[in-house]
Amino acid sequence: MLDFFTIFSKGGIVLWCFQGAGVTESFTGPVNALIRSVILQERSGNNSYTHEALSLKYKLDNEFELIYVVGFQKILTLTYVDKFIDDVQLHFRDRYKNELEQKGALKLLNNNYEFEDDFKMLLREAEDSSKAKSPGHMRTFKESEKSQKTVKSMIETKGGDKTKERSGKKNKNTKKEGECCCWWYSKKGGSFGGMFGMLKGLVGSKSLTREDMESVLDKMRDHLIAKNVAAEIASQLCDSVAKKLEGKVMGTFTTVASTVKLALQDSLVQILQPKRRVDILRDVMEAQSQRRPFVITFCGVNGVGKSTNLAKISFWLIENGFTVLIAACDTFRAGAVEQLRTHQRRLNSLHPPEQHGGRPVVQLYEKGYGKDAAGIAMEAIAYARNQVFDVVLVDTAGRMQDNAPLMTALAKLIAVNMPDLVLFVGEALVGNEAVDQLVKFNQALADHSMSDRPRLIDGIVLTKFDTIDDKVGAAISMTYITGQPIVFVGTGQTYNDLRSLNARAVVSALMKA
Ligand SMILES: Nc1nc2c(ncn2[C@@H]2O[C@H](COP(=O)(O)OP(=O)(O)OP(=O)(O)O)[C@@H](O)[C@H]2O)c(=O)[nH]1
Ligand SMILES: [Mg+2]
Repeated sequence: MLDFFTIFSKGGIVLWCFQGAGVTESFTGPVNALIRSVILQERSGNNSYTHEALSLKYKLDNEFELIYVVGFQKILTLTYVDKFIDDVQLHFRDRYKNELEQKGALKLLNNNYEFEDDFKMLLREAEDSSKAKSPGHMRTFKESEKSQKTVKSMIETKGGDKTKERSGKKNKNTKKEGECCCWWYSKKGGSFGGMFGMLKGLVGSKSLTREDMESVLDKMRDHLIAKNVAAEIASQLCDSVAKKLEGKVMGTFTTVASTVKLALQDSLVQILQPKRRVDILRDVMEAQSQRRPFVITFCGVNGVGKSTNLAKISFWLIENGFTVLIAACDTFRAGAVEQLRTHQRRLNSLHPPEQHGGRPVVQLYEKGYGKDAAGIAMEAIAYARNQVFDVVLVDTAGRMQDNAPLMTALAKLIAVNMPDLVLFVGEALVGNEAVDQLVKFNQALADHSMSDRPRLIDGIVLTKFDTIDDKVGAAISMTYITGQPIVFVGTGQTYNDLRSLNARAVVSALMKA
């Protein structure tokens, strides 16, 4: 009754197939047509498709990335087919679960799926149950004769090869296991030439051009911008994806949209993955062994959360057993010193001196307002060295990137004191501004450095991450423009609201529609 049944992977490997009794026509053509016109175009609809005299029904198994296709003469009304595909799928999954869980084409190729007997049993059951429901035995028989005729007439209209195939296999019914007609490769013969040959036919060996990708890239660019990636960076990213993909031959079962999306996703993960590991705890211990304090300077525009996140980082360091000296080098904004003093008191009450050998774990070094910040930082570092503090955290005044005198002062503070780490603090809320801020901060540090190896921004603290929903684009803009890692993410206003960046989670939030 069925012309064929086949199970193949989305990667194009035929795992198993069955050809009905008396069917001599190859089913490669109809299956390829189904793949091209329905599956590749993601027009899933009702899971059925008609090709010449054949009806095809298919089912996708997205977990194991398999496709089940059954073909039968379209003049037949086979009421059991939908349930039958489901049954075969469940049975096949059950039986070959372990093999299917092994990923990779070669693994799939190496397995032997002897599914013939199970399949026939399921088919018999399906046919019997449909016969039981309908009394029309004779009609079924007639129709099967018709189906034979149609098959023959189809063969006669086809070209030479097919005719040869018919005469060669004239009386052959069900093909043996492993001899099945595989349209991408010859399983037993191991001929990969065949596989590639068929692949060509399948997707027309389409290599991607810029034009193919243009509309998808435009959409991706807009999508990234909507997620708060700076426009300039969204464009550069899409350009580099296009360059990476141009000329690439598309894989089987992939669409332009999914190819572009995957490539973009890879690039985003790459950008967020630090090229350089910043391991503060290890570096502090290293500095300890050299009997010197480890110095971190915080900089950024006004109100982004420098002082608050400095306090959170103090807490984290104290929890890790280190002592901290906070250098109050924002001598500019009213209340800046008092803000730090409040944090110092709170932190010491969370970790009282009596638990730490009578010594406060955190101390504030301050000289009030209006004084030279670079000088105060220098004194604080010397004080920390004398008093054996493990870490000095230097708070600086917020400044706009275009304010030349203030940028020069910051560059001087860094050039003179040579901190171990320069952290740029930026809000996750920022969009296009992120690029301008980072470019100009780095430029100022480079311009006013007295060394031929200037100290630039070493890492980023991305704050207010709790306020942006899934508009996580600033993480991309900032890492893309500096090539430096996001060392901390601020996720609220308490001392515990400090995280490290989860690159995969950020990318999945970015890709989410
Ligand atoms: N929701 C949220 N608020 C934060 C976060 N980090 C800081 N803030 C808040 O942002 C505001 C500004 O924080 P500050 O630490 O004073 O910012 P600043 O960069 O030191 O500001 P200036 O010194 O004036 O330049 C405060 O109300 C903080 O509580 C965060 O991760 N999430
Ligand atoms: Mg501040």
